[in-house]
Amino acid sequence: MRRYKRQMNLSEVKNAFHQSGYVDWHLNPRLSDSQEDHDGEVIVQTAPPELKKPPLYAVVLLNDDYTPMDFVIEVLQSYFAMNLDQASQVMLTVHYEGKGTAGIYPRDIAETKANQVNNFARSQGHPLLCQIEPEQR
Ligand code: TYC
Repeated sequence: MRRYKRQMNLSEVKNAFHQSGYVDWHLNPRLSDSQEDHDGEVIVQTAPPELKKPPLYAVVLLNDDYTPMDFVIEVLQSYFAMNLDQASQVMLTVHYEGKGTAGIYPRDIAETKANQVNNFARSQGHPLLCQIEPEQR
């Protein structure tokens, strides 16, 4: 039992987690049985993550003939943290190529952003359409 266990301090655990790229962490329940050592130290065994990384989705803007370019740029700056140059470039990609990616996120975040953009566009009387698409990786 003891020889399988290796002590990690909290910052080692945090570092290992950070490098795994996961957004949340917990100790594997099967392996996380902390035990009081005979000298009173708590031993914690960590396990490599067993879950796959969540699938990612692209938040995509579609072109239309009516939404003002300035409005699209404002949306990209407000909802996707782009500066003016980045937002202008993405807007022009959508304008000339029919669609373009505003950002890539886990599904819940992608859905929320697409809904926020569509609601905002509608509230301002513009037909701008935002949708999400599975992202390959
Ligand atoms: N095509 C629009 C125009 O000429 C601009 C536009 C760009 C609209 C991107 C939508 O997602 C869009 N005013």
